[in-house]
Amino acid sequence: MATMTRRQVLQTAGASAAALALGAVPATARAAAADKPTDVTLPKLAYAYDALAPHIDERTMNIHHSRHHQAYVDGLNAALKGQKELAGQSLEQLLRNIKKVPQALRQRVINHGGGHYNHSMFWEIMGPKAGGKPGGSIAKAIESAFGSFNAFQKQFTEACMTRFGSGWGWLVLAKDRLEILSTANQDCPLMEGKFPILGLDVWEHAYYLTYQNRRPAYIEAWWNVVNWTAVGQRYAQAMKK
Ligand code: MN3
Repeated sequence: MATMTRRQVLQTAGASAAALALGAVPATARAAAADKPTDVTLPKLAYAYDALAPHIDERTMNIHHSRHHQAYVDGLNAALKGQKELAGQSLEQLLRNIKKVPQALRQRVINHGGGHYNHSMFWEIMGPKAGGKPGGSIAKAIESAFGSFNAFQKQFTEACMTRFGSGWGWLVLAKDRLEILSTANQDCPLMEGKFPILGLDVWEHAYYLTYQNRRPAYIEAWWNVVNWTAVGQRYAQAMKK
């Protein structure tokens, strides 16, 4: 992506990438906010808060998006305030090159930048009228990497279940092969040079109101809202990098 212009990136990756690009605000708004070149904003959901019910309830979606994700956006903006040397980078670049972020700022960028990136991805890969099985090249890649879709689901679920405490389960593209892994807190696979294709938030805030301590029930229900078209688009985007 480094060789692409911002315009190309936006055209290629669409609106969700626009929301992830630091400073991706209209030129007029940018001029008005010239003293805040790094401002990021909360991305709008492509569906209503109640659209994923009963699998993910309306109140959970509302709180998760409007409060938890907003807090990561605010935290990232606060961390980067006045950091002009970091302002020209996309969030993806910042996370990929996290060791170049000054040490005093690094953990805040990991927590809030990772939080912003991870949640933006999460909303993108879910939707109503979703679930089922993928098709096309992502389906072939999953079969090739894990043997079958069912074997992939089992291994992904296992990664989510064995993540102790708060974190994420991931399907990532590592170089040219798919891998399953999990991370703690808001750590993003980009920090290990791996591109997130699909991720599941297993922090309790993501499921507690409906499922309480029953993480397995949440994971099982979540497969019904995975938007495989969006996942396939992320895979195609990752293969081009
Ligand atoms: Mn969350």
